[in-house]
Amino acid sequence: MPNRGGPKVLAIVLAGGEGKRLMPMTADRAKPAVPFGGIYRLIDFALSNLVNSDYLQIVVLTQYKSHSLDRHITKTWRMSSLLGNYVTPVPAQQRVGKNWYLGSADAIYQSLNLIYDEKPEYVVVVGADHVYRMDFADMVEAHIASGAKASVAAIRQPISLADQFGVIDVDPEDPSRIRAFLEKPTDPQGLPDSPDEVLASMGNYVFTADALIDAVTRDADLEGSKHDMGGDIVPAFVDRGEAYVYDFKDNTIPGAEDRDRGYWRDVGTIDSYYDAHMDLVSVHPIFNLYNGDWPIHTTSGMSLPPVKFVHGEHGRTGTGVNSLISPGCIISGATVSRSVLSPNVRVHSFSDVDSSILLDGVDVGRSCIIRRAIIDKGVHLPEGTHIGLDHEQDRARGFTVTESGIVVVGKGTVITS
Ligand code: ADQ
Repeated sequence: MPNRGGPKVLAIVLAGGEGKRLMPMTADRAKPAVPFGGIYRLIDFALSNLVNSDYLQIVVLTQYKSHSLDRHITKTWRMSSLLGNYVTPVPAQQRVGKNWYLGSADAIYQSLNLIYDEKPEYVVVVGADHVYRMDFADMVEAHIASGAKASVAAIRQPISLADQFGVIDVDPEDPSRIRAFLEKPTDPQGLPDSPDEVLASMGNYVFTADALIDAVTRDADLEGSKHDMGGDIVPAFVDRGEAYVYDFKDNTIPGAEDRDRGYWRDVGTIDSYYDAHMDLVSVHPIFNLYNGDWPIHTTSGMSLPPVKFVHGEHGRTGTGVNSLISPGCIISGATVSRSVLSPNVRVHSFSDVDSSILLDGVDVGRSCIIRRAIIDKGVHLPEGTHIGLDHEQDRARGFTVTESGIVVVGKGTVITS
């Protein structure tokens, strides 16, 4: 089905990544299924952007620990198939040979039947683990206008992060054409007008469908290829002079304000995940969750009761300040500040939670103190637990403590004191 009267587009979401740098949050869930912002999963941002762009034929390629991701997609994103719309999770199926997906390009190669079935003119390929808003229809239009076979969305990033990204070098004669693409370089060159920055790939691409089919098919037999979109497929298009850059700063979405225009965060590490949450609870966040013109969709919380703040029996008022508190939470005689609480969290009397992220169903007993911590689903903190005050003690109890002092308590951790 054509989108907005435009060309026929199939969207492929790459959702098979392990997210090693987010451990222990990815110990038993794929990175795109990691909860974010109280009520969302990371994949909701990519899927919302596609749906808001009016791209409603979407396949999600999953692999690593995909159970909670599959469940979320099926529960939240099931669309009426009457109009030919769908969001379908596709696990690795060994359709070609006996291998699981060897890399993101192999994931597409092994799923070519989906492209043959849908017969799109263009394929939008996006990652599933970034927080941002983007109108992909604008990128598709630019792709068509440029005559490129492959377009790569790009954003400026600090040069110190270059080894986490594909780095783009554009042709000075024709700045929209990519003349070199280096995947995660260790000795990157800065930009001519800004030596401390590089132009980074956002891991979002538009391909002319035939060219993508051809590229992943050729790559499948290529000796030495890692079968990776950023490492192999994009460089192959660049070598043939067929890859163009799409500058994310030109992307505008309805309802955007100056401060959140161009916001894009790779929340691939504990620190960046934490910082993106602290942005949300700041008084003037850069990323505006409340832009109803470009909503971020997720599971509806309407079957959960409203948040309740209780003035406790002992005369202490339950308060939540500069915080995002999800449905089903009860804050009773306790203080929650600069924190993000997922649904069904309980915080009991005399406890104090500050600058922290508490995921679904965390239960904070009485007289606990929590500082700069991420506490995963369902963890129960017994009365008097302190987290984030003494990092030696935190490590001794098996918690992860990052260099910057963020404490992570993994899912299933049993705390005895
Ligand atoms: P990375 O994110 O490091 O860099 P990768 O680990 O391949 O690359 O992940 C890209 C996307 O593909 C993620 O959404 C991940 O979940 C998914 N993925 C990874 N392996 C997969 C597999 N076997 N099957 C299905 N999906 C898989 C990429 C680009 C860089 C770019 C950054 C931007 O390679 O060039 O700069 O994204 O963050």
